[in-house]
Amino acid sequence: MSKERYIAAKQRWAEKQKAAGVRASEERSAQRLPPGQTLTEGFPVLDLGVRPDASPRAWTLALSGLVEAPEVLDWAAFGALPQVEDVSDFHCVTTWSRYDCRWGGVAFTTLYERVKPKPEARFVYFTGADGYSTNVPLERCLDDDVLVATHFNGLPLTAEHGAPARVIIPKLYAWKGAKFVNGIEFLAHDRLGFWEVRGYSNTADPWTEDRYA
Ligand SMILES: Nc1nc2c(c(=O)[nH]1)N[C@H]1C(S)=C(S)[C@@H](COP(=O)(O)O)O[C@H]1N2
Ligand SMILES: [Mo]
Repeated sequence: MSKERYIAAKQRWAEKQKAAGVRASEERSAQRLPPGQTLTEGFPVLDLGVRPDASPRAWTLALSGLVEAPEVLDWAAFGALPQVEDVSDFHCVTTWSRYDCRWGGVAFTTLYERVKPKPEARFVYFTGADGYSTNVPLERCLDDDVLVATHFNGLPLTAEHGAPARVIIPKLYAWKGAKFVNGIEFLAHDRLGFWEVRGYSNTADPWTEDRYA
C-alpha cells in the first residue's frame, strides 16, 4: 500500500517537473524581449545626424592595429569575400527593439581570419565615417551572429541605416554597432568610444539592462 502511494507520488512529482520544465522553456523563449524594451515594427533612425557619403565607390574599410596583415578593403574587395546572411533581433538602448532583422554581409570572423590579430589583441575599436566610434571586446565580436552588413532584409542598406556598411553585434545594445563603418582597429587595451565616454555602459548587455555606466 505505501509502496503504491510512493510510486503514485513519484509519478505526480515527475509530471509536475515535466510541466514546470515546459513552462520554464516557454518562458525563456517569451523572454525574447529584454527587460525595459518595447517592440517596434518600424525601424527608427538613431545617429548623430551626420550623413557621410554613402556611395560604395567612395568607401573603404581599414583593418588595422595589432594584426599580422593589416589591409584596406575597397567595395570590390569586400564584395569578393564570402557573404553571409543572419537573422537577429535589434535592441536600442533608448528602449525600442526590432525582431527578425535579416542582415547580409561579411562575417566578422572572416575579417578576423584575413588580418590575423596578434595574441595581444583583445579589444576592437570601430569607427564610422560620421565621426562615430565604439569599442567591443574581441571575444564578443567572434560570435557567429556578428557581421559587417551591407544589406538589410535583402536590400542594400539605406543611407540613414548606415550605408554602405555597418557593424551588427546582436547580443549587445545597438550603439555597439557602427553605421557607415570605415575602420576596425585591434587593440591590446580598451579604448572607449563615442557614447562610452559619454556615460553609456561599456559592456552594453540588454539582458541585464546594462545601459549606462
Ligand atoms: N556611425 C554611427 N553608428 C551608429 C550610431 C551613430 O550615431 N553613428 N548610432 C548607434 C545607435 S545609438 C543605434 S541604436 C544604432 C541605430 O541604428 P539605426 O539608425 O539603423 O536604427 O546605430 C548605432 N550606430
Ligand atoms: Mo541607440
